[in-house]
Amino acid sequence: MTLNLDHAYHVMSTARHMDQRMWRLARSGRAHFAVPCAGHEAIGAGYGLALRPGHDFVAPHYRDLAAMLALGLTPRDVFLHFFARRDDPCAHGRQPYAHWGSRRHGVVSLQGPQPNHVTHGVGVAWGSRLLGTDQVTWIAFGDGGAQKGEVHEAMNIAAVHRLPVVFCVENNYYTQSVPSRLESARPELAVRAAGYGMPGESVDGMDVEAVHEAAERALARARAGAPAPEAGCGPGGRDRRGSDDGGRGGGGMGGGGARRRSRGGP
Ligand SMILES: Cc1ncc(C[n+]2csc(CCOP(=O)(O)OP(=O)(O)O)c2C)c(N)n1
Ligand SMILES: [Mg+2]
Repeated sequence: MTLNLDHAYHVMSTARHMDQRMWRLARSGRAHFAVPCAGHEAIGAGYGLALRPGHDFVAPHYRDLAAMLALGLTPRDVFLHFFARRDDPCAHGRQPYAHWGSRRHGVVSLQGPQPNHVTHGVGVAWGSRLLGTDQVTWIAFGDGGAQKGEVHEAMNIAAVHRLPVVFCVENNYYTQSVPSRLESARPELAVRAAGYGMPGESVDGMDVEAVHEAAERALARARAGAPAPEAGCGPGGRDRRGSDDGGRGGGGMGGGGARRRSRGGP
């Protein structure tokens, strides 16, 4: 669907204005925690306006204020969350700001440890698969988070089961004060997708139209089922079971083939 540029601009500029206000409030001691979204507005608006609000799921990056606005959270909702008020729709005042969450808007709850929500998002997508819905889960995280082993596990299992999920790395080339050259030998992280048998592309995250178009392509692919990964070369006829599989057959890495070839099996 064509992006309504007026609407996208409204979402992005609202996010930027709110962001500046929140920063000043936190710096003047009137709020306890601010998480700038400056520079991430086009990513948030681009993907948020590509999702079907309240139908698809999103496990967002904490800098995705623009995406939350695009999905339907109001500035009032966001400030209730920012000030940790009872009517905060994200966490009822029990989480710091930018720990997004909303059942109504399909937003998976964020935790402090980063980026735990990546695996949680894959679990949500697994749920959609079990229920047979056409919902897609969008999972966004930072370039620093992308270096965590948990992300590898999440992407691997999502690819194996061809889950309806999109992984979006919001690469600002820093993990707090650590530059990305000290986090990854290759700056362009999208190339990693090939290692999982998934399509991947790099997009200019400051270009809302480019992000929106790429998001629509990725969402269409996710709904259709991601391509299966290339078949790997296994260890031939060796016994691939673990000791815990003994006597029960069929389990572990080897599945049925390992059972037939095993030495200690039934
Ligand atoms: C497991 C864990 N380690 C450290 C932190 C502290 N921490 C919060 S944000 C952050 C930087 C993450 O960088 P990146 O993923 O690139 O996101 P960005 O802030 O650059 O958007 C760190 C280290 C954390 N929240 N969780
Ligand atoms: Mg970063």
